[in-house]
Amino acid sequence: MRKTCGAGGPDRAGRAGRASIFLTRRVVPSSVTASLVALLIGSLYAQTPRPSADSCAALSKVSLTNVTVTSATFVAAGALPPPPARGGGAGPAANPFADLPAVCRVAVTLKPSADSDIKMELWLPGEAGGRASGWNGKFKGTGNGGLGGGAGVNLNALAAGIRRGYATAGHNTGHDGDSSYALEHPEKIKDFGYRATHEMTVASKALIRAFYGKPPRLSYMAEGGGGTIAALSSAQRYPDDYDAIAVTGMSSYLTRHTFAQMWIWQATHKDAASFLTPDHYRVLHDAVLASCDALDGLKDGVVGDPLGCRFDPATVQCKEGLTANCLTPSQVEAARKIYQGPKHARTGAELYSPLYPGSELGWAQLAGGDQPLGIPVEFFKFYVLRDPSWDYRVRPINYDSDVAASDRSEIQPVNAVDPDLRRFFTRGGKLLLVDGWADTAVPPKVAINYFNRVVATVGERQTRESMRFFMVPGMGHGPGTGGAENFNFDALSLIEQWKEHNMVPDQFQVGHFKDGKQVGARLVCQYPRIAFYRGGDGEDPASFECRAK
Ligand SMILES: [Ca+2]
Repeated sequence: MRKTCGAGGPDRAGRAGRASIFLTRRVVPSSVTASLVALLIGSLYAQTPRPSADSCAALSKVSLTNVTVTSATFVAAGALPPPPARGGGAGPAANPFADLPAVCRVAVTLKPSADSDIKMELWLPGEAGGRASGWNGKFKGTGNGGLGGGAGVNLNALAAGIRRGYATAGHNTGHDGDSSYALEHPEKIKDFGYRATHEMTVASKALIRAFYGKPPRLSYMAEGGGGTIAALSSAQRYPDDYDAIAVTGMSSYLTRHTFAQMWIWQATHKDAASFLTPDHYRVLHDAVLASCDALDGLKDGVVGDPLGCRFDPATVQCKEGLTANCLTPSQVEAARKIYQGPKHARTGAELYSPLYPGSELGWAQLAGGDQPLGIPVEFFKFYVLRDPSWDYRVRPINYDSDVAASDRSEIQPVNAVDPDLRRFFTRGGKLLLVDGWADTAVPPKVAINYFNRVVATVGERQTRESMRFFMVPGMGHGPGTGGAENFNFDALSLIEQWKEHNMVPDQFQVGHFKDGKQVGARLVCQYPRIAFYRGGDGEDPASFECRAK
């Protein structure tokens, strides 16, 4: 089973003009050979910068190191075929790409190592025979959910970029199918972790230059879930690749979040008595609300201050003779483990994040199934334990020796948690990091830990210049997730406003949705401040103010 996760105030004084300085720093491909070829092609097309079916087809002849253009075809508006179904099952009844404008569709194979076989696609907006109409002059790179592979390039992500005028690229993470490649192909591990995205980005910029006669003026990534490995590895390893990056539902500590996902499942499957049903989630949630909902000043069903919430599941343990609307001692123990998070079996050290009070109604995703989530099972089988026949029931996860196995250097390329963002920040890169307090797929403390480590490494001043970090109350694994009630926002718009108009997202608003309808909006404050209710309509962001705890 695969899960695809996937209004700032005016800037303060002192930064006027700085954005324009950064805008003049054109991004160039890191490969010198690729740059030279691209420059030559760029000058050729600069004489006739009229994207057309011919100039699209001409991309097939572009020569770049480690890059093979396998096809380049102009597709008329509305003529793109529907994408293959992702994650099994039938595709949508109507073609979801029927609304797309004409694009030059480029398919490419990237081979940065002898063992690499990365499939990528780049879609370039433009009218056949006409001007570069429809292109906003910018590039957007996209990542992949879960463990990649699957149905290859995520064409839905490309379509989303095209709808906003971006030249947009995506790749298949360097493999199709499951993660069995990890057993014998160390180069493909690098491709999956960080290299496919970098190679895609360099090739895309060269092809954009060849097609439009000029490079993109700005490049963006806005990724959630599994795609955050691509986004954060770009900021950390290849600071020239992107100008602004948004990360929601941070999932780039793969070697550890898989432990948390297994920990939660094992907590409710220790034995039959440990299992929690949706009724038990409700009992826990109601008790959490009773003791913690009002900590943010408003009893509205949203826990705005989870860190201030001291909740012990023992308070809902069944009194003698009662069995309804309460938990047995075994169930209390299971809930406690979930609120505590995975610990090292020998040292007791925190291995990853717990789930937080207020998130209970989403616990079924990791705790409620007959089997654990497919992602950690696949990852342990092929990456950590290197045993395709591993059975999690026969040989449960060992939170000591298996941690050592997952810390092996060969598999660290799949993580993107390096806090040294100095190169990215120094060249004007912007990073927006947003996680949900009610993320029940990839527990969210990883984002808090990462932010704190960035501050410790880069320093408060430069972090403040270049990064913003928010924890959204009630939000699940990214904008718009979390069930019938959820909170949504557009991360790409926030970083566009920030990078291009100096509108720094010191705080922002999320839409509040219930059963598919927007019922209001909420104020979100920079961690660790919380949005505190000060009176008025609870669905009006103006009724809240950001306060230090
Ligand atoms: Ca509240």
